[in-house]
Amino acid sequence: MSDELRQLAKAISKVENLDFQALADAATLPLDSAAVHVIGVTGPPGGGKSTLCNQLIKELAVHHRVAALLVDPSSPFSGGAILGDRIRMQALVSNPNVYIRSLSNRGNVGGVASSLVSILRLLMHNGFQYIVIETVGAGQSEVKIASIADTTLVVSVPNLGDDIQAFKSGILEIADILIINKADLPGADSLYSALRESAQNPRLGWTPPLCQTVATEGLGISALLEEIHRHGHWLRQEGRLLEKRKRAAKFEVLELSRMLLQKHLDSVPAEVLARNLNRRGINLLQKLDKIYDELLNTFSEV
Ligand SMILES: Nc1nc2c(ncn2[C@@H]2O[C@H](COP(=O)(O)OP(=O)(O)OP(=O)(O)O)[C@@H](O)[C@H]2O)c(=O)[nH]1
Ligand SMILES: [Mg+2]
Repeated sequence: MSDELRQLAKAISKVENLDFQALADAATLPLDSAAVHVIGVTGPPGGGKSTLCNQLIKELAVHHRVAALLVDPSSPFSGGAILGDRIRMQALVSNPNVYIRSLSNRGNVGGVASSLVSILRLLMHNGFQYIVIETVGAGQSEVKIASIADTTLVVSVPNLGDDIQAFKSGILEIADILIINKADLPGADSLYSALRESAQNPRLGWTPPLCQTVATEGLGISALLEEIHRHGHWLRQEGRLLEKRKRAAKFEVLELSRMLLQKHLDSVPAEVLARNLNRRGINLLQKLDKIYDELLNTFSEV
């Protein structure tokens, strides 16, 4: 590992541990580079997200520097891969154009989300042109990834059963590109019919395309990459990318505030908190409101 990467890894660790100075240092780094494309990948556990990311990164890393962030991975990067795949992935890890980093919620008061944007700033500063973030699509995290990424890929797989309706309604607003992975499995066709209609809904001028992939075989990857680039191109027009980054910065402020509040709340027993809320509810809420108001005055100075 180069000195530069070692420094980066150290800075990321500090930010991940919510070191105030490291967070503040990271916050001074720009987030608005149009030369960087932040790609979020979410979907159900075991949907093939890591396998898919591997394929994407392999292609992107031919000409660019690529960073991959694995948020709270339930399995190591492509841990489920068959032996042949694993050997190829090993090649990816040792590729000088690729930097892979796992981020875990464990032992982190604010959760991964509170430091994720700071980490993006560090990666952008280090000259990565593509940043791929993998996160398991379990409720809230999907919504979070969409607040951070420029392009959100939502992976679906055949035979999700009754979950498909819930899945459909949850992902519609956040998917910039819908992917049916494991398209080699039975049920892929009916999933395609189920999602096609949703995918064709234009949203703020962008119609999410529906891609089919077999990540283990590398099938459909180049078509998917084309769609990713097409979305990136679309974002770079009319200031849309900047809007996305502003939203990410706002998310950063929100998450850091939430994390600090959580840290302080955690120092008081729940029973005491509950009793005080019960007795002095209105006073507490008014006080909170006043504190936030003061905070906001500082944050919104122009
Ligand atoms: N048949 C088939 N299997 C696949 C495909 N893509 C991935 N898999 C397999 O699905 C399993 C899970 O793949 P992963 O890439 O680890 O899935 P993931 O979504 O990253 O899983 P988590 O991070 O644990 O949520 C592995 O055994 C893969 O080999 C595919 O297109 N077709
Ligand atoms: Mg994975």
